[in-house]
Amino acid sequence: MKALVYKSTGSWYILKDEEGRIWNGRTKGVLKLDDITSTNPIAVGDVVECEVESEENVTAIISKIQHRHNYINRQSPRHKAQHHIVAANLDQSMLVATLKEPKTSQGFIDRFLVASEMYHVPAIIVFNKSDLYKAKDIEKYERWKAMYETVGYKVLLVSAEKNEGLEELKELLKDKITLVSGHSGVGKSSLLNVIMPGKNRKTQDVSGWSGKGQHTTTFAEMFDIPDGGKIIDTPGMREFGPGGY
Ligand SMILES: Nc1nc2c(ncn2[C@@H]2O[C@H](COP(=O)(O)OP(=O)(O)OP(=O)(O)O)[C@@H](O)[C@H]2O)c(=O)[nH]1
Ligand SMILES: [Mg+2]
Repeated sequence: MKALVYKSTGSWYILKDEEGRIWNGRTKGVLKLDDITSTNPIAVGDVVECEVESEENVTAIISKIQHRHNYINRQSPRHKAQHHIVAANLDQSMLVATLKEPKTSQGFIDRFLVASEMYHVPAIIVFNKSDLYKAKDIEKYERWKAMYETVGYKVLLVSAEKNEGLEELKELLKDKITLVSGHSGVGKSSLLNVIMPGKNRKTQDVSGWSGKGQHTTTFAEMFDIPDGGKIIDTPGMREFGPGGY
């Protein structure tokens, strides 16, 4: 059967088949791979072929990965020559940025855009935590928005906390597969929680917020948007760029 990879924890994969059934998948023996330097042979967003191992335990063995029309790579933190595929088969990638708590730098945004262009994935930039912005932050946002829109990117201002600006964001996400990236603590999981309520993705508690960023999301994971489309939440990253990301 054919299935889509929703989550990869390294050795196990959460798969959804074409009828919407969830399976625990794993590999056995050697898989034919596109990219042998990757530390993870199968990534979220991959379409795989698999055989049922046990109906009762809903386990399946993955036998083949279908060709990826694109993917986003990240350099392995431990082995510089190795790459980790963050996600595959994306329609767009969304950078969640913040001007406060934490501050996203313009350099970081630019590297994200360059990487997205390199991987041929259209990018959108979403500034979150608008509720924390003072007049001078709004001014800065307007300046950056004008600059990035001039070169063709869609830029939005939202607040996951105050539920602001989310209708336009939902429109952009509808019926697309979107990878969500951004520093730890910018509110990626919080945004997903308000876009897709009820799933209760883990977020960092405000009381524990140090302003430095904590890795609360550990593995990339894909979620279905009730109105159509899918979003992939990722752990916050330090760098996103041609070499580093
Ligand atoms: N004031 C304010 N706080 C927010 C907003 N969105 C998220 N937060 C807070 O920011 C903190 C981090 O949010 P998360 O959603 O865990 O951030 P994340 O990007 O998923 O972080 P990682 O999983 O570590 O990458 C939490 O304390 C949230 O409550 C917002 O719009 N306004
Ligand atoms: Mg998170």
